[in-house]
Amino acid sequence: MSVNIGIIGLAKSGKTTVFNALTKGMADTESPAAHVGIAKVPDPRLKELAAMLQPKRVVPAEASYIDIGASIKGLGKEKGISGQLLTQLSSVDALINVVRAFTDESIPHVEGSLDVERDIATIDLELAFSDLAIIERRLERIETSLKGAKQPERQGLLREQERLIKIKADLEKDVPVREQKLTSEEAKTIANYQFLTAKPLLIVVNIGEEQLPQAASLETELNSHYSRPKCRLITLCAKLEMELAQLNNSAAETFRTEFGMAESGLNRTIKLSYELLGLISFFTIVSGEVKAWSIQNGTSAVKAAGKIHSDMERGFIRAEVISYDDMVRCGNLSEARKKGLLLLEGKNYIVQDGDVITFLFNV
Ligand SMILES: Nc1nc2c(ncn2[C@@H]2O[C@H](COP(=O)(O)OP(=O)(O)OP(=O)(O)O)[C@@H](O)[C@H]2O)c(=O)[nH]1
Ligand SMILES: [Mg+2]
Repeated sequence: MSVNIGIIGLAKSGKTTVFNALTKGMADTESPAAHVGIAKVPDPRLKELAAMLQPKRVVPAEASYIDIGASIKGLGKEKGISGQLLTQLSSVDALINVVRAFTDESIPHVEGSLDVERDIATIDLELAFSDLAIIERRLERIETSLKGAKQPERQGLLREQERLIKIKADLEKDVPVREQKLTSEEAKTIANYQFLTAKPLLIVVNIGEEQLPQAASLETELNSHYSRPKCRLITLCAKLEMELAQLNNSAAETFRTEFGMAESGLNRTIKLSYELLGLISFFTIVSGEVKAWSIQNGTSAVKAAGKIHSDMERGFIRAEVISYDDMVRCGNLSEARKKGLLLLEGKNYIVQDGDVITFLFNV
């Protein structure tokens, strides 16, 4: 199971272009249809391990991106976003809002003018409307159920009602669920609703080529307004990134140097969506394969094993763990073993970012 990230935004903001860049895809930017694709999560450590160990195969972690296609503008206000679109949006782990900052006379802006902050607010509002509509419907249903409810069901309903009213009040004050202070128990109940404003949000400001020299300063400036919990903002020239994504790595690198683009904007986008989701990576080196896996920060060794195969979780004996840095110093696992740097860890060991792990298990 990999992570799913939904790409939304106003019409003609560059959603499909961003999608193509992320997934090295060739989806038609002219069609407003939805697209699904996989991006390989860039990780320099995986490259380093591969260079060192010369495995037969190198397998990066993957993230799945969905280009929602439709613009969600205007859908929220009446009855909230609904149907298949809501199902699609509800199922993602995080959202990317592509906001147009590029100028192109031949592609009219849906709002008639360029205004990044206005467009960010528009989408935030649509998402909030959608959540409010879900809350309204649920509150109505609770009212009805309360009429005939006996204890302890009644108590549960009243508690849920109280929570929803609190969330609704905050939403109406423009505080998205992701910024609301909820106890861990509240957060757990709330998770069932899959509120759209609860999802981590990455704002991708889609700039034109001619704005590249100002990309960093624009990003800093906008970030000073958007440093909010579980929300990040990045500038990206989607059109250029999409073109570069079609080139081989070395040609793309040469290009980037010429344009003075320090790090691939694409890699930064994927990495940021990872950080937003609280994901970390661990590596396995098994039968000629070096593989990266992504897990939630704070995952135990036995659950990490389950990520690879359910048998490994069920029959978990222990994990042999070495940190990435120690691994690089040793050059290979047998050297690490000799030096006593392979540590034996039990089920409850909390996997650290960059750990190289060999799981021992019984089937
Ligand atoms: N000049 C310029 N054009 C861009 C840039 N990004 C996207 N475009 C163009 O803008 C148009 C719309 O881009 P799309 O990626 O299709 O936008 P979208 O949000 O998917 O559009 P819809 O799905 O129709 O709502 C296309 O013609 C793109 O080539 C950019 O950074 N610079
Ligand atoms: Mg599109």
